[in-house]
Amino acid sequence: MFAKGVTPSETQYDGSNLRILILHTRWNLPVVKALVDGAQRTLISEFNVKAEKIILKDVAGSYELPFAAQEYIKHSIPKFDAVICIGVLIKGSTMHFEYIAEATAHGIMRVGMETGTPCVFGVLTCLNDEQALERAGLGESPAKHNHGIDWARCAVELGVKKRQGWSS
Ligand code: RBF
Repeated sequence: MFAKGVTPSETQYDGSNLRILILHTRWNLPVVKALVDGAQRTLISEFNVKAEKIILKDVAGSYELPFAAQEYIKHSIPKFDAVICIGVLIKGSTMHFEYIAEATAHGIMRVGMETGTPCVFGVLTCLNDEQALERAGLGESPAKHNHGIDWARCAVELGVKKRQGWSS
């Protein structure tokens, strides 16, 4: 067994000036809530992001995440330094899972590339409920880990690097 998720950077990023959007789904909300909570707590406790600069918005399902992220980025004043898109897809017996997962992953990537605002892919794509619970830090498994923590680390790192103009 090894520590799951992203190891914190050796650089201690200061998130105290960052404005971050957490955009989450209402599909599979109990699991999504745990992931949002993990991300939010990490932003505040590990990076000093101010609570009032964490904006929470929701959409119905994961498929809506890219479009809504793009619109919030476009219309928000002041701008967001990073967006964390959070959803939970659980495989059913039809092809829906595959189509939604593919579209959502590509869509979130595209929004980041086209807007220049880092968009973190915080979407779990699970084969069953147990996998989803484990990856949200819930359930019984000793290997459980809340990936919201990792997504917060990604968002702060990218947001700070963006503010620095990606200069080395
Ligand atoms: N959205 C999710 O975020 N997670 C899911 O597991 C999920 N499963 C779906 C399964 C089916 C059969 C359908 C029709 C939709 C599902 N959605 C899910 C909703 C989807 O992301 C989107 O909200 C709707 O397709 C409307 O655009």
